[in-house]
Amino acid sequence: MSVVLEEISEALKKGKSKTVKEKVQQAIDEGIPVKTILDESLLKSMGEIGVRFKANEIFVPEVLVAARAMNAGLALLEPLLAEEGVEPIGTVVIGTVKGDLHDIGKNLVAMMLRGAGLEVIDAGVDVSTDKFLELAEKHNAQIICMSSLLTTTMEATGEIIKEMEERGVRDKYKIMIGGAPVTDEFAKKVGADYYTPDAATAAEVAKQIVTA
Ligand code: B1M
Repeated sequence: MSVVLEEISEALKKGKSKTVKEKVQQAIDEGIPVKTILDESLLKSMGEIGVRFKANEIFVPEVLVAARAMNAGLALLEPLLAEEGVEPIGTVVIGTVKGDLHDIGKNLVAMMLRGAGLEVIDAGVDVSTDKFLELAEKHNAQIICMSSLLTTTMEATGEIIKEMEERGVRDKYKIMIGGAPVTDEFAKKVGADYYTPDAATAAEVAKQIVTA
């Protein structure tokens, strides 16, 4: 593998945003195809970060700095990717449910989803049913991801699903839910399609859904 791609991977895993940015620019200037830079350095090393995070070998701060470094690299590649027509593998709308302002976990999930090659429409926090559905429709999403950190807001996931049923749009989207108080049992109770306990697993499952 090209030296600069190795350097990008190593810098990303150490969370060195400035180095990632410089080396990605160097790789572009050297004429390395954008998709190669993406697949063989940024996505590859972010995948390794996800695996290590899941295995409890690294923790939230390391993942956040690595994700920030990845975003710094992606920012340079995104306009070129659009030009080259490299399509994302699918589209996800993500948000924290109504009444809930916690966004650190949701942001981590969003970053991992991007790292897995999905286009992520981030609806933010305190997201209403109308906003989730409006964005999903507008961006032709396959998946709606809901995050909830409070026992008082987790019920909102079920309310959104019920509302989707009433509007006749439930089957248009796969629903993934998560967040500290959410469990598999709870997800089944409210009729969500998938519960995932962490960001890395959420990205794996989302990838499986859109590539199935
Ligand atoms: Co709040 N808070 N908080 N808080 N807060 C908790 C959640 C709490 C457990 C603290 C406690 O009492 N021990 C408690 C909830 C109790 C409960 O409901 N049982 C609590 C409370 C009570 C509150 C307030 C009500 C406090 C008050 O005002 N009286 C208030 C509510 C505000 C509101 O939302 N309306 C509040 C406010 C806040 C801050 C604003 C100060 C701040 C949020 C800042 C921010 O997010 N920008 C905050 C914080 C930081 C926390 C704690 C300390 C940390 C949460 C966090 O970011 N964890 C939290 C205690 C704790 O969890 N130890 C707490 C790190 C993050 C990476 O983990 O979000 O779990 P997490 O995400 C994980 C997984 O859950 C999963 O992946 C992530 C990474 O792997 N995941 C998904 C998350 N979403 C997913 C979606 C998926 C799949 C996986 O698919 C779609």
